[in-house]
Amino acid sequence: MRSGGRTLAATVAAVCCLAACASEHSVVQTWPAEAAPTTTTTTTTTTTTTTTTTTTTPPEPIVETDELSQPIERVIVVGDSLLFDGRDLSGGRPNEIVPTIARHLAATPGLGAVEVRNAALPGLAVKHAINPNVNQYLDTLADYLPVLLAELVRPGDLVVLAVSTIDVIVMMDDEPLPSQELLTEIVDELRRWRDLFAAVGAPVAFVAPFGVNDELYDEVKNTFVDEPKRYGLSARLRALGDALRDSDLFLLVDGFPGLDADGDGSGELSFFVDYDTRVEGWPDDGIHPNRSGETLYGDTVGRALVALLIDAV
Ligand SMILES: [Ca+2]
Repeated sequence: MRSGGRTLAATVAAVCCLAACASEHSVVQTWPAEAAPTTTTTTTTTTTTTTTTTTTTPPEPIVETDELSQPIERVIVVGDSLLFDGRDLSGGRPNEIVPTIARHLAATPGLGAVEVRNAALPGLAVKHAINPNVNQYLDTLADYLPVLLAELVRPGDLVVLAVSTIDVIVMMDDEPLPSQELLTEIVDELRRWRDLFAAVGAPVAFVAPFGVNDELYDEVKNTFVDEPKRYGLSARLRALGDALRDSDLFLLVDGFPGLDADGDGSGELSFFVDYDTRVEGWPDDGIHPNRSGETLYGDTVGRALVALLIDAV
């Protein structure tokens, strides 16, 4: 049973990986037969969700508008557990990021009908298999690529690729920052993806990593060590974000204004507490945004997409 807001198993899993829900209660319905995981159906009692509201209004994100040469009718959102939506599954946790993005597009006169499809997958790292012992469906973007190209992405789609933070989170904890080698590998892999999608006529717009709340992350991590320490996860994410900004990748969103409202370098607690309010829910790990954080995420990406797409109409 859950105690103190989290189960030990869930806490261990949260520390080991970003694959929220992956081993317990998630599935992608469009999955090819050969890649389909064994799924255990779990009946979960859903409690009334307490939604934290925020009054933060993020300013317009930085947008480049010369990336699209034709109108886009469909947007495919690729990301990891931060965007994965399990609402169609028994016990799956809803996720409001992609629906929020879709609402922004639908509310924009002159944009026409733009379908927004959520193709996020828990644990979808860029380079690293998170934990081979966890029942991940696929471990990296490279594994997912054939599925996306064969079944989901078609010419004329815009792929919005939310860059995962898994690669810099799973590093050894005595490394304060990701190595330049790792950052180069990540950017090179993302660049390779961009070119493969471009080859089938689908441009790619990247979204920089969402931030974290260091306090919650440290709390979870320190549950298992004798000498508590500060892990400085925000600094790692900033290094990844800087590497993306310094690259030639097109960043649709290069940050989330308002996430670190007090400017101390860590995402505000209000965007991360009570991530999952189900009885057997996921612990607050400081990585996965709650409903308020999802709204911030979706609003930021949605506004950037509107600015990008309206320019191409
Ligand atoms: Ca802060």
